[in-house]
Amino acid sequence: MGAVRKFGLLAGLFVCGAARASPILILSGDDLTGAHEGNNRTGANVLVNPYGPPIWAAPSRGGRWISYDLTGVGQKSPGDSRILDEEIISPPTAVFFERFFLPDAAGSGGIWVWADDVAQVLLDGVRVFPFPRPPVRDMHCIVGSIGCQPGEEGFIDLSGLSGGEHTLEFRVHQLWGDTYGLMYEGSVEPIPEPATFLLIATGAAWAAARANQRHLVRRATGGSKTEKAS
Ligand SMILES: [Ca+2]
Ligand SMILES: [Ca+2]
Repeated sequence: MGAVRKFGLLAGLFVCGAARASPILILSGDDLTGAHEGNNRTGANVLVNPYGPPIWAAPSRGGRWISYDLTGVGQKSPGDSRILDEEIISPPTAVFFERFFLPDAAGSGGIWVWADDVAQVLLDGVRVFPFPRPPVRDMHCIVGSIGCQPGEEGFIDLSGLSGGEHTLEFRVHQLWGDTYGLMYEGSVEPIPEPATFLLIATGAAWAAARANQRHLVRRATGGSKTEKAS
């Protein structure tokens, strides 16, 4: 492969690499100070003693089971929300929030959410995942999503989200006693603005042109040496 082609390929890889910004992780339980993650009951979240599958889903992307208080296995059990005519009529047992900042619009990403016993999710004040209706109990938590078992997760698609600060809100109800908690995990991958991309591309093109120039000079110099040797 010629030096110029090689450099062109490297420049291309550089542009592609730079256009893929590092993902922003959105994980329950990675901030127990109340700074970017918390709840309306006690402020900062706490980690709870979790059930293992198939009762509670196990994290696979770094999330942790959290609550406003120690409401996990063998811990406190909050009172139940009321259901009337297939609707949950009590305020949520607790409302959890997660704030995150995107330097640029999100190209792709999303989060997976589980809750004991049920949750709905709002993004910037707009409901993006409703309660299942009617709320029906199975062996563990609610039937369907968003529940606590493996396969009962809700997926919140965050691709195309604009740059800036965003807030996820999780309204979680205790419905049928025992444990209570929430887990979410995922990430978003911002894409640099076109202006940033153009700057990177211009830099790479300039570097490729310089390499081409050096290559031509080397070829010219090499050629005169060959002539001298003969
Ligand atoms: Ca269930
Ligand atoms: Ca429960």
